[in-house]
Amino acid sequence: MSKKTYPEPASSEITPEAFYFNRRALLKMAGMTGLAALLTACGLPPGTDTPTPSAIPTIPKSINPTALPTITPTPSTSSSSTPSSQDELGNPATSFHDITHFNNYYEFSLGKEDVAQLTEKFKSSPWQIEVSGLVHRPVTFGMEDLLKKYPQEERIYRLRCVETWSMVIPWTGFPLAKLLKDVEPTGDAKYVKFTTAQLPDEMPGLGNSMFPWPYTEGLRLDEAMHDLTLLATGLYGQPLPNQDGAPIRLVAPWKYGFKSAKALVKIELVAAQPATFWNTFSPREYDFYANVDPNVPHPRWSQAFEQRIGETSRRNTLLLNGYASQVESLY
Ligand SMILES: Nc1nc2c(c(=O)[nH]1)N[C@H]1C(S)=C(S)[C@@H](COP(=O)(O)O)O[C@H]1N2
Ligand SMILES: [Mo]
Repeated sequence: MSKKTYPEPASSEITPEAFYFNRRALLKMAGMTGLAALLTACGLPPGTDTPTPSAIPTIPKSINPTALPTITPTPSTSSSSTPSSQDELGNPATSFHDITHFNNYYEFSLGKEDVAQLTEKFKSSPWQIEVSGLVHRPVTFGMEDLLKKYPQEERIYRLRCVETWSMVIPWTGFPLAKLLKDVEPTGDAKYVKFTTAQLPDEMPGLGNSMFPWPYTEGLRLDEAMHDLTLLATGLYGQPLPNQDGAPIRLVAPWKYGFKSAKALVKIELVAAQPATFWNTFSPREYDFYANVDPNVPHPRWSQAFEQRIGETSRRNTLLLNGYASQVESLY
């Protein structure tokens, strides 16, 4: 299996790395918790090195199709009266219910369908976000000021998790590039590091000391400056639900979902490729770049297909999650 390599803007260490699933999340998805005792924390049972069909997650076709909410777009974030309902490829948006009841958010749970409830009491306001590091004009925003300064637009993006499920999400937000231009990165800035909230009183998952909290992520500066890269502050015309990363999260739609860090508190311009949560947790498992590629299999299963939440049959995974024409020049 060939592994793509990426050009480095700075002279720092890139090790070709391979993904593999988080076994616990996978088992929870598959409802196979009885097998959990057989497994090590994040690997296959000893002696197993290829995926078995039973290890491929079973993904709910629709979490609860009868519980669709009434969507009320907020006038301040949407000029049209209703959010658009499909992406540029004609894919219908995943239901609000599914987007808010099938979540990855390890600060709260290794599960997916319990995140909505566990995040109910999370306090996403008041909130501050610091933009600092190798910049001429560092700034710390309160959320209200940030929302006032940067007009919110709707972007309907596909989200592809490394675990092989996907959604179509109508975000509201603004391009990260606008914010980055305003803080004026210095010539030494080559990467952007994202740090997310670490609030032990509100986030029960932080008690799991095998993870390198806080959850951090990173992008190369040109990736961060790309117009597709969004700071999302809402979805379906509403403020971002807690379980989806309130009050502000990153969205880089051509990359696997783990790059899209939730509940951002700091955006830092840095010189070298930053350490990130998943890449630190297991360098073999989680690539820094994490660009969606059907031709680069996960070490133990194919990435050629995906299960769109709410649909019955599998879809082909698209190169760079269908955004190749827009981002392939970066690589
Ligand atoms: N802070 C934080 N951000 C996170 C995660 C997380 O556990 N913590 N999970 C990531 C993963 S693996 C995915 S697939 C997406 C899921 O976003 P969603 O729950 O809004 O669909 O969030 C990403 N951002
Ligand atoms: Mo993910």
